[in-house]
Amino acid sequence: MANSKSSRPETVSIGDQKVLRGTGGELHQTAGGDIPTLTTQQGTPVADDQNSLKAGQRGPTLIEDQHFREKIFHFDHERIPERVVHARGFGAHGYFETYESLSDITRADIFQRAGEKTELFVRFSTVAGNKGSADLARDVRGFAVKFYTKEGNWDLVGNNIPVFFIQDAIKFPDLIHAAKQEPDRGFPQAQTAHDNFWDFISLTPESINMALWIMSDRTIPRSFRFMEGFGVHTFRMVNAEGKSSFVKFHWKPKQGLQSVVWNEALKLNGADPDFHRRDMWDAIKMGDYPEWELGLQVFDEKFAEEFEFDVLDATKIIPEEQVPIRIVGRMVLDRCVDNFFAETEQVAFQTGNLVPGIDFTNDPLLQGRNFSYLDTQLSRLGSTNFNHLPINAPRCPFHHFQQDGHMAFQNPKGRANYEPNSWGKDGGPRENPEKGFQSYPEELEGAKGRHRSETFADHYSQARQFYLSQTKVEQGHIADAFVFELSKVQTAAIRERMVSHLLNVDQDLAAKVAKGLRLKSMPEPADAARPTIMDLKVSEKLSIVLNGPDSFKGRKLGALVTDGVDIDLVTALKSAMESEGAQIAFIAPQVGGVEASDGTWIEADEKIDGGPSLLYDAVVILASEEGGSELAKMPPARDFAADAFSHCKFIGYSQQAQPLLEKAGVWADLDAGCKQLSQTDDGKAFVEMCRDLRFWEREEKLG
Ligand code: HDE
Repeated sequence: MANSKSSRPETVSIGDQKVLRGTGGELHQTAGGDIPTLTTQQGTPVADDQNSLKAGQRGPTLIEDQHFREKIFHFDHERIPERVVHARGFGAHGYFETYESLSDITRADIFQRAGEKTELFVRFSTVAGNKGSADLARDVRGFAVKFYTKEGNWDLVGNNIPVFFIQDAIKFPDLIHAAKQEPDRGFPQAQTAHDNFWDFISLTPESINMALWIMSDRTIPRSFRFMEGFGVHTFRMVNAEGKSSFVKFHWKPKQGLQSVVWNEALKLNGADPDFHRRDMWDAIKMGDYPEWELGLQVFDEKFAEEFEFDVLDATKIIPEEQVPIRIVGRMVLDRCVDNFFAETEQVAFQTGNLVPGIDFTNDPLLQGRNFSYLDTQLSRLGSTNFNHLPINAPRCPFHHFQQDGHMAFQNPKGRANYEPNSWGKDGGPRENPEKGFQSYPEELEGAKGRHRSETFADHYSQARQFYLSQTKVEQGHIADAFVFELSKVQTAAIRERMVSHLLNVDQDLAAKVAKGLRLKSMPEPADAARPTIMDLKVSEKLSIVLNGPDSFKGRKLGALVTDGVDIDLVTALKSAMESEGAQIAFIAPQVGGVEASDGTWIEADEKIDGGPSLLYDAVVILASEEGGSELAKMPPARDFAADAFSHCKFIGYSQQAQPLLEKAGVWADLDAGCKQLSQTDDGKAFVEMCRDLRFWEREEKLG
């Protein structure tokens, strides 16, 4: 069962002093016991791993030092090419639990039996940045799931945004070239705020819907745990009778949706470039297992024909109000990897990995992906045998006659390595028309040509629908994001061209962006193949703020404390947080910790410089008289308070923190999102406030 409590003891005694600790932190410990002898790769015991073999005390190293040569040789070749996109990722193991049989719509084995659990591996990622880039880049997040089903591996290689930039895979290299660092200068890294990206987007009207999504807070999630996932394309499901239904896949986080604000993201990239991966690692190690429910939008040909847009066009969604989501199971991530390289780096996803009962549609993006994902593994993993790696191998029995190649260690046994053969049972596997994967026998005809269907032509209507479905706060964030990104674009004509597209989306949005960029005059609206449909219904499900959680569970409170802090308040707050399923981390002027009012020692999780308020969902500042004045003199403590305030976080404070809050410039503006904590009951009341996650009313006043 998920449990957010650390396995660290609540309080421990050291000497005759009581010690109080936060709930966060690294819990992993290496095993003790007998230490095995170090060997070479050949298993030869090594006597000395400190000194290479030399001729004389100060002489040259000898080439016969096999251990040294093997060690350096292997080290020299440790790197493999990173993924051409989605290079920076973080993986975890878990399982999928089927809620009910879906035999009415699919014969896929994984969906036949209620309560059945299937092992899976997930890799979350950013798209544009290199492997070493920062987690909080404004970027789409990859959400790739490999289900190890009893009838083969099924890879659902999705994103955290349900639409995509382009309609035809042939444009993917152009899109990615434009998004990544510019080829002459090699920067900027992991950001779309540059000329090439917006040049391409502004010349590619089909990307405008996606442009609205990526300028929303969806691209700066609070962590992987708080974002949705989408299969994006329309897929097919086929039941045992051969009946086909269309389906779109959705992952809904049980933790609720949550994002950070842009200024916070910018600073987080410096404060903790590993913010998202650390969050996931800590949550799983603490037993607070993240969960998502799998939902299906199932529809038929008739709906597809009547729908305003083409269901094969991956730049469009089908609003949940039009096709409700059927929740069919849940995914629980309950195990971190043992080794990052072996698992997260070497995992190879492939959209073509489908199982009987699930099938493709003719979405031209999906069709192109089916080629790319197989092909790319050869560059990256270096051999056609990447499926022999444990993370990629199916967990069900498999039998085929594919053999040899670099690094083969699973060649078929026996004499037969071809089919058909006449060697009877020992001649190996045979095809099985009944069990085997059958492509849906869709009738197809048409003239060969490089087509783009007329039904893909509307590029603005859903962008407008998305924008209008946001709360005022979120609309403001979208406009600000456009202004920020386009302010980094040096070519004025590109900035204007983007505004000319926004005029087809929403006049107010275009006006805000034009004002933010200080355009001298408003450009003409871009030519549109079709006029925008102005009255598409808004969809509340598209907002993050409207789909947040109703608790502070899984979140983290940062408590800045000083010597002499009121111990009753601290313990009350800690227990209120823990009963909510949230964590508390202590931040102090020195990493050793502080001595509370009754002599209890509070161990710090962070020294103030390393524990800015950015790292926490809400903060409290609890000081003694003297401590409050000391904090006021510390610039990082002033930033702690000022940032928490401007990022609209809930702030709890003791009266003694007033000097700090004054120096941080927020004392005079304290609002209903700030609560003075004086009695122990206040701890609980503060936790209840925090359930709203952010005090958005403040943002308007901040201007
Ligand atoms: Fe990918 N994409 N993609 N993509 N994609 C890759 O495959 C590609 C697209 C997505 O954690 C690559 O193994 C093309 C849409 C994820 O390992 C590559 C097109 C969606 C991941 C590739 C798309 C995605 C990738 C690079 C246009 C959301 C990371 C490394 C048709 C539905 C998987 C690799 C992981 C990775 C190609 C568009 C999601 C080059 C040609 C749409 C989550 O094959």
